[in-house]
Amino acid sequence: MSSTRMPLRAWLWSALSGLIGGASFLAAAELVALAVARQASPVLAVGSFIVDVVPQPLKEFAIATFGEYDKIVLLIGIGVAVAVAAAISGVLQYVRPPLGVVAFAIAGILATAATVTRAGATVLSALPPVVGTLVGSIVLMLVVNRLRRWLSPRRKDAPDTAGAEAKTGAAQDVAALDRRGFFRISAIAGASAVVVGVGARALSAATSSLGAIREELTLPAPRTTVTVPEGAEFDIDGLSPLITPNADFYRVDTALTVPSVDPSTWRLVIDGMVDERVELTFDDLIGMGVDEYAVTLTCVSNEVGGGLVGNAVWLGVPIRDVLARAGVHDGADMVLSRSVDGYTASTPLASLTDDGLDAIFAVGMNGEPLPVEHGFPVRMVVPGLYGYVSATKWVTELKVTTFAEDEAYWTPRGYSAEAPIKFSSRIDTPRTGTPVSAGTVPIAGMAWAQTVGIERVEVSIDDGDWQQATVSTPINDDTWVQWYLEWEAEPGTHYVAVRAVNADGELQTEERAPIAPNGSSGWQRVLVTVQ
Ligand SMILES: Nc1nc2c(c(=O)[nH]1)N[C@H]1C(S)=C(S)[C@@H](COP(=O)(O)O)O[C@H]1N2
Ligand SMILES: [Mo]
Repeated sequence: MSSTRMPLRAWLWSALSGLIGGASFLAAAELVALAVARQASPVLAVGSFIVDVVPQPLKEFAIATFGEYDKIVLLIGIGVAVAVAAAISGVLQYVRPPLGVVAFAIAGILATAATVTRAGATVLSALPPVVGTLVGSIVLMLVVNRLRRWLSPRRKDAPDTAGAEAKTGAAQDVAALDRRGFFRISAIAGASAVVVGVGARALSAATSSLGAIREELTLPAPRTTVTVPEGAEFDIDGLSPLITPNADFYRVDTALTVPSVDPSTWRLVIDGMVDERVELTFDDLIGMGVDEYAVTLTCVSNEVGGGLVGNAVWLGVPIRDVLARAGVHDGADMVLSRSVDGYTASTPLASLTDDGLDAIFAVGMNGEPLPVEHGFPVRMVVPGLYGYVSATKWVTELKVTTFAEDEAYWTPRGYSAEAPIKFSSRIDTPRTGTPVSAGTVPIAGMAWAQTVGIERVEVSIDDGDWQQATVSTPINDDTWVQWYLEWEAEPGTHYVAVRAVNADGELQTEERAPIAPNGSSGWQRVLVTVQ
């Protein structure tokens, strides 16, 4: 076969055979995953593996380009790559058997490596990719064998090289039969793969009853509540609300599929450098008594003027109370918190034990149980530290340790082990690209300096003098404030810049810094068109 040129239809149909084999591989794996090991879906495991290994700049590019859709884009990318690889395997199996099956076996080994190394993997996690490889390989062999019988009949009475008119009627009948045989097996295998694969995935998603469990969960009433003081919120078009609704709250994490954690089986373990290992159930935790805390969360990936910052009223239990039960040893200086999905964060021990700082295990967010994507049933919230070193979602373990001994997820990936939030200010309105009419225009935005508070906010127009903006009454020093300045805007283009001074009297730094390794800095400046 190698000496003669392969006809186009052989390329096409062998590639299709590969796609059918690949679809059967994934469908069988999804079905087995549904039955025995929900988290061991090869596609998701490979996706999660990619999330962990892609270089940081690429991850930032993905977040910057696709925003909240970064994970969907990744899944589509994996889908396209898998389809191309499967098609190539089909051609290989046709041209040089059993190379296609060998390619499937290699894919199977890689997928197994991905599923068994995920956090929470068991021996059963190997089953979906292994069964998938077997089923996919068998289907690939069957379909390609049919194709070969159709396209290159090895019969005495039907010489391959002869013209169509030279073929006997009987040979044509046989060829038509072989052709039909190929399409029948392709259609059956392809359709079953789609039905089984899509069905298994949909069933897996639908029968995860977590949504219902969360709906039915009633949290105890807070012993103390947050009061929003008079003058805490201005009514200005385009200005962010003081308290960010859950649906609008930014989301940043490495989880390709949101972890499903049932509060009735959730456990929190405190171990490491402690007198006594402590294990708490969800009821144990909320039984310690819950209070409300208003805290503004900020992501280290937030650019100057960006939206990866949000403010919520959290319901929770102080972490120091839980640590006290375990009895922390002298010499420890860090707490490594771990999520059910294997994510870890390194938080300075002092930030969790300090009586003056409300570091909490949060179970509620703005009057409801934590949304699943924000860490249901329990996450950490620590005022004044970037999320990646403190705000572990789906938290399940705290290991009391030292910075010398342990490192967290982001530490070997280009981010500092310790990262207090750099205080900052942001212009929400007016915006670059949205012209405003001449006259009185409110310039307004947010400013935050968690644990310290904002003393004042200043605005400069066209590099003129810094004018003092009106600042809202803060809820507390851990939350952001709103600010505004009335501007008599004249037609033309103008630069508007903002900077804050914190309650320690420090001026927000003008020096620009990128988000890595420990957060952006600089003054935001927007170009405003006045008509
Ligand atoms: N389990 C887990 N927790 C996590 C992360 C993560 O990737 N996995 N990301 C952290 C980061 S970088 C931030 S900024 C906050 C974001 O919390 P949010 O998604 O509720 O806004 O969660 C933190 N907690
Ligand atoms: Mo973050």
